[in-house]
Amino acid sequence: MNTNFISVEVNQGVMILTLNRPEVLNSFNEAMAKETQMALDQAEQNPEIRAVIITGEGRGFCAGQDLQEVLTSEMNPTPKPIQKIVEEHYNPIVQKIREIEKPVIAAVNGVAAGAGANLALVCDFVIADESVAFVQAFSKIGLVPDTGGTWILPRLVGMAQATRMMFLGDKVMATEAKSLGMIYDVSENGTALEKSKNLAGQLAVQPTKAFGYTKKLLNQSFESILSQQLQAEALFQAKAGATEDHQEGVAAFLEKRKPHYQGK
Ligand code: T3D
Repeated sequence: MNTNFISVEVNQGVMILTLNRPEVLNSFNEAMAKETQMALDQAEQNPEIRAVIITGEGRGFCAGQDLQEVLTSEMNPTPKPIQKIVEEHYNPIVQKIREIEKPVIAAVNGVAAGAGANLALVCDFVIADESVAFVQAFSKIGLVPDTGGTWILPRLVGMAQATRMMFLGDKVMATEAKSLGMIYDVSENGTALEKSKNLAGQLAVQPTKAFGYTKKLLNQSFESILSQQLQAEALFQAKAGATEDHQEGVAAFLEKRKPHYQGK
């Protein structure tokens, strides 16, 4: 895959997708959004890839939309309409992260603002360096939160804190984010990626299909009534129970040995 604004590396079942426009804190232009979509498609389709890490190059994770790109100028007299940017650039990325049947980790190495904050928060795990600030920057420029923010944030921190972050656009530092239940973990500065690699390495040798089904159950849990959720658990348990990894897990338990899961 040819890329100009991200880099992609696959090692021992883990894809590391690095947003790579450090001079603008990895803010998204159209090309970077499309390349990110393609890399996630590749992660979805390749059975050898069993965990994904998203991180940023340089001192930022991602500062959201590249605000230069949306400006009307002589060079760019008719910028893409804002609705299309959201629908065509960000929504497919969020949808893919939530639906891909593999764990996705955000290794947040630096500031995460606007769409960049929500890109991190929709991942299954978020590990952030302690100096990282998460900023719902949208209100500062008269916009509403997008990139799944209004879906994920109330689920993570409740309405009161989500509203505060979205209305005030204040910086939420990594330690506060963790204490609010907004992110999974905080790491010493400069170590979020390393910590994420360790986690991804562990996850990539686990029963991947069961993780995928668990994601689907979690995705629908807030919209379901109990009876629907119980029914869905039964259906996905049947699917998980039919996997080779389930057979292997039970056999390993009975034989008192470590399981060797293949993601099948
Ligand atoms: O079309 C649409 O708009 C719809 C989509 C919306 C989705 C969104 O994401 S809307 C929200 C867009 N993002 C923002 O509003 C955040 C803007 N950035 C900031 O508020 C600050 O840069 C940060 C709080 C993230 C970090 O501050 P700081 O002081 O650490 O860095 P800085 O000096 O502001 O930025 C460093 C450079 O990156 C600077 O360029 P320079 O002066 O060195 O040449 C700055 O202009 C550039 N930069 C940062 N964010 C963006 C950006 N350039 C373009 N777009 C950005 N979003």
